[in-house]
Amino acid sequence: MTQVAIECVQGNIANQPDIDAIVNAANARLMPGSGVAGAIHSAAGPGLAEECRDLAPIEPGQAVISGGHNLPNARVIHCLGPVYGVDTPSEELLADCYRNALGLADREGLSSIAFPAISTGVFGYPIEEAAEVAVAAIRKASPGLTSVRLIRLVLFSDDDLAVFRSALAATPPET
Ligand code: AR6
Repeated sequence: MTQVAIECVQGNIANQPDIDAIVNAANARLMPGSGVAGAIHSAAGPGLAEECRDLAPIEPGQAVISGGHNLPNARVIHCLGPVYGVDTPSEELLADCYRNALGLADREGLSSIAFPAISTGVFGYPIEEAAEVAVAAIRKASPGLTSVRLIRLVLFSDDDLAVFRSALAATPPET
């Protein structure tokens, strides 16, 4: 079977035109916010918030899918990450976000997905811990994917990129 490629890049999650679905680090109401949610909603236009009204609210760890509206991507997968140390166990809930988003993308027949570093901004998850959880969850889910062939992690800063790259290098692929 073809391997799933996992890559880390520095960039803006709302500017990944070669990807089928981008993941939103959402709030429970799936409304525009700051950070990732702000960038995605402003690039998608008001139609995204309108569609999201019927999908909300969501729980920590959950993922739901919408259209991409004015984004270059066909779909947006909205995940509610845990607020670090408040929504517990934070590690499990953060892993659930990655696992559930990948499962949704795969069931929808999508071949590529891009994630931001969920929960590491406003929700306060330390970047090193979040990188370990994200990479472990992605490695674990990858062998079960039949449609998704590219998983991209999009980090906002060079420092965060370095942390995710070393977490990825430190974790062997599951067989
Ligand atoms: N592209 C990629 N990464 C980004 C971008 C971007 N355009 N903007 C910020 N980041 P956050 P959370 C990084 O706060 O912690 C919102 O208000 C950022 O540096 O967007 O899950 C929602 O409405 C950080 O590393 O998401 C929720 O209420 C990471 O993306 C709440 O914040 C996540 O930062 C969600 O908080």
